[in-house]
Amino acid sequence: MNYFTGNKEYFKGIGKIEFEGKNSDNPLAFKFYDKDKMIGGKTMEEHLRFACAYWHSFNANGTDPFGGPTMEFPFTDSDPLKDAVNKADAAFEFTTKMGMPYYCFHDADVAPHGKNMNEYQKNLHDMAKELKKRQDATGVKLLWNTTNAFSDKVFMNGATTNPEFDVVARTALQIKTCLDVNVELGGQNYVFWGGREGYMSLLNTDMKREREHLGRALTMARDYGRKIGFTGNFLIEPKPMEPTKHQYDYDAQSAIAFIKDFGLEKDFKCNIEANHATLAGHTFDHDLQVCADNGMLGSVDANQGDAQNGWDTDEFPSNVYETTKAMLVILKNGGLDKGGLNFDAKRRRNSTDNEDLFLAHISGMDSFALGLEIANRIIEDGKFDSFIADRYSSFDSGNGQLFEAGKMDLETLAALGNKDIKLVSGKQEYLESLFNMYMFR
Ligand code: XUL
Ligand code: CO
Repeated sequence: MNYFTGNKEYFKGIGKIEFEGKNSDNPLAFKFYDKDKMIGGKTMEEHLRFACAYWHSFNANGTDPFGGPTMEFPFTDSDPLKDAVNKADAAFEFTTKMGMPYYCFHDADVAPHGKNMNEYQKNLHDMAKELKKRQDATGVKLLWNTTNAFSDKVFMNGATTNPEFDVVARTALQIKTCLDVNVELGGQNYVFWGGREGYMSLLNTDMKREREHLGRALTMARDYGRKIGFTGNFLIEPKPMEPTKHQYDYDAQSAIAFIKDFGLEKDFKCNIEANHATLAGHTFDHDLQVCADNGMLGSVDANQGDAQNGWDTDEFPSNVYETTKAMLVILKNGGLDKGGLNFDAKRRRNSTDNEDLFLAHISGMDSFALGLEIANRIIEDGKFDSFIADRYSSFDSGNGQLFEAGKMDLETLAALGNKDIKLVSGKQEYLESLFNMYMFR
């Protein structure tokens, strides 16, 4: 089988990554991700729905605020359109060799912007045709695409929340083009991450008006998307800050409040990124659970942060405690439906070998496969679930049940409060050691 769609193989010497099992010493093999293995009635592949993030894997070249590029890509060309086509070949070769069923991209990742907005639209539509050919040839599908309305200098004061109407209209033209492309490519979701949709100082900002403009623009995008036949989920990806100081969709809870404030709950869900949740002072599984509890778990940007760094380090997930806790929420949610696990993660700036891109994804996929297996065992055994059910059992009958059902007023409740209280342990340390049993036994 040919894993590359162009004339040229870019990642020479690396073939399809296969499952070899946990005793394998081959760095270029899966130890835990066995795509056809059945777990609770579905294959690993169906549960995990992995996606490759175009921007980190094929665009980010190691540049950081202190230094220039470190990575040499095998596909670059001085002609921007040729470069984009080569990159598409490399992206589909890589995604296919990794056995990832999906990919995700921003407009700016796949097509050169061009000199003006006419060129922007032409380039993006032309590249969409190229991507479609490669989707058809490989079977790799589009999990989501999105608009980059944060890198270009015109977005320095915001995109749809910009105080200048002309910038709001420019953003709309990009969003409209990206939605057209999504439908052409059969995208399962469409993402809004409000990178510059926030502010730095109230001294120059009408926050109420900006938030209303964001709601207005997303409503228009929803209406247009549905009109042209987009049947997937619209997703808001919360993040508390970076690049703005205060981003409007701070975390899962505030994104859901935003969605409900603007009456978008039938069409919108959340795309939860691990490192964004931790930047907001939460854990990854906390933000996933907030979404699950609200029927709003759309998709996941699978990465991890650094416990000591207060910024978005976008590391590949390797912490199996975190992947297990995430998979517990996802499994109990009944899965991710149209969503998936998108590796919004980049190899470190000094991981400069082309094979490092493979090794990074192998590590991430194996970490989630392990998390899936352990979470499934935990759920099948039911020990944590029965502990939690028991912990709330005083609400299952009698007065507790009347309280939950809204059949009690405050005076009645207060009259029951004049009693000695028996302390009931929360048993956290016991549960943590039980969790370790599942991790290591
Ligand atoms: C930025 C981030 C984005 C979104 C898509 O922190 O996560 O890459 O996922 O715009
Ligand atoms: Co992300």
